[in-house]
Amino acid sequence: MKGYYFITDPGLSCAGNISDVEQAVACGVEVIQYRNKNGDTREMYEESSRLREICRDATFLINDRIDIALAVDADGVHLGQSDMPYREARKLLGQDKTIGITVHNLQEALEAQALGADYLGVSPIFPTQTKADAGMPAGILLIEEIRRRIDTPLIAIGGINLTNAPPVIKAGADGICAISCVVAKEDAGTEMRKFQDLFRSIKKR
Ligand code: 3NM
Repeated sequence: MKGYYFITDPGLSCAGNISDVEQAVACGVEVIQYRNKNGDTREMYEESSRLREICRDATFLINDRIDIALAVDADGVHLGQSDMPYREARKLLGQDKTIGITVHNLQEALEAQALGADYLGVSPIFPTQTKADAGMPAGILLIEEIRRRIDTPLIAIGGINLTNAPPVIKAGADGICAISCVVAKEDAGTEMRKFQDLFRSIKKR
C-alpha cells in the first residue's frame, strides 16, 4: 500500500477507465480503486469484471459497493464515512479482504484504526473540484497529526498534483492519490510514472 494509488473517474477521463487502468497496471501501480458514482449497477458490474481481469497482479478495490466487490471477487472495498459501516462490510466480505476508510480528522482516524481498517484515506488535503461534497481541505498538518498517532497505512487524497505532492509525502503519507491531474491528460500513464518517480526519490532520501 505505497506509492501512487489510482482511482477511476469516468467523467474526467480522457481515455476511459479501461485504458487508464491498463496504464496503471503497466506502470506497476499497486492499488487500483474502481469508483463510478454515476454508473448504473449493470454498467458497474460489467466494467469492474473487465478491470478485475486487468488487475490480476494489482490490489483491485471497489468504492462503496460491497455487492459489486463480491460479484467480481475484488480484493476489497473503500468506504466513506456515510457508506456501509465497517463491521457490516467486514462480515459480508470476510477477514481476507482489504477495507479502507476515508477519514477527515484525527478522531475518525483513531476510530477507523480501532475498527481494524487496512488503510485510511485521509481527505481532502487540498481544495478539489473532483468530489463535490469533499468538504474543507484539511492540509498537510492532518497527515502529520494522524501519522504521529497511527501506524495504519495512510493514503492522502484531494487536490494533489505533482507540485504540491512532495510535502504530503514528507508529512508521512504512505501513498498518494491524484485523479484529475492524471486522467484528464491524454497520456495518463506518463503522469502516473511521474508520481511514482517522485515517491521513490523522496522516500530514498
Ligand atoms: N475523495 P483530485 S476527494 C475521490 O475527500 C475523492 O474523500 C475525496 O480527486 C475525499 O485528485 C476525491 O482530482 C477526489 O482532487 C480527488
